[in-house]
Amino acid sequence: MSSTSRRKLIATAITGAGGLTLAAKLAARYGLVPPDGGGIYGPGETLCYASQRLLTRHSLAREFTPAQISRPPFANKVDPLGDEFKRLQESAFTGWTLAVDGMVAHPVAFSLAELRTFPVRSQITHLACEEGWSYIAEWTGVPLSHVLTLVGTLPQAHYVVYTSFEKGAWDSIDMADALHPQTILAHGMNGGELPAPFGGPLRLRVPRQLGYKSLKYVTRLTVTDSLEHIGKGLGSAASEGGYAWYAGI
Ligand SMILES: Nc1nc2c(c(=O)[nH]1)N[C@H]1C(S)=C(S)[C@@H](COP(=O)(O)O)O[C@H]1N2
Ligand SMILES: [Mo]
Repeated sequence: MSSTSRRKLIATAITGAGGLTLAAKLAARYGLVPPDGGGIYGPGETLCYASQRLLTRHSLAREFTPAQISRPPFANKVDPLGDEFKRLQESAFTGWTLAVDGMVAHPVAFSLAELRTFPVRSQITHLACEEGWSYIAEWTGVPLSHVLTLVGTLPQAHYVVYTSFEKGAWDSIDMADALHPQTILAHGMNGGELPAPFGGPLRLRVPRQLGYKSLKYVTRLTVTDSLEHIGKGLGSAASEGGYAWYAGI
């Protein structure tokens, strides 16, 4: 039996027992249903997300010592980013911008130079791919919370959607992760600029979740109260491909 069908069976069995369904109803009452909380895996996704939010909302991802940094780090391959990216790269990304829009008081587009003048946080954390490999590196960047404070997120904000220069790549996190002190817009890695294979010039590092939430080549942040009308309403390109929207670790 494939692991998918095994998972399906377990999900169905438990749901049949009523426990997960009841938990999902409770989560709905507290606004803790993830965007992929429908369908066969929905109750399981909801239970996972809601319980982590209730129990570990403020806990920190483990940080490591400089001696524990992986050498060399392992970069996952991405499809070639095309001529426009090459041109930006050749001009040291002077034309690169990060647009911030949606439910914010002051929508803006920051240049990379501006972002580099903002307060930075450096942290040595673990990036784990759902496929089983991982590495430790030091990431340096602007806390996402700083950028969100600058633009003034409106009170009804519930999620931050982030979009990549890479066509079709986008994801989202809730405000708990968006405002988490370790969630940073990274522009540096291991003491230098963030190399392109690792998502340079700008990558969102979300160390409380699996590697796939750490989107490379981030060009846009959109603050929203709902993910329903974005894409298929599942919160990310990864969830549309069958991955869990919430990948907390
Ligand atoms: N734009 C973009 N971001 C991405 C990916 C991608 O293919 N494109 N892959 C994700 C996945 S699945 C993982 S595990 C990590 C890998 O990070 P690394 O390349 O630094 O090892 O990046 C994530 N961010
Ligand atoms: Mo991954």
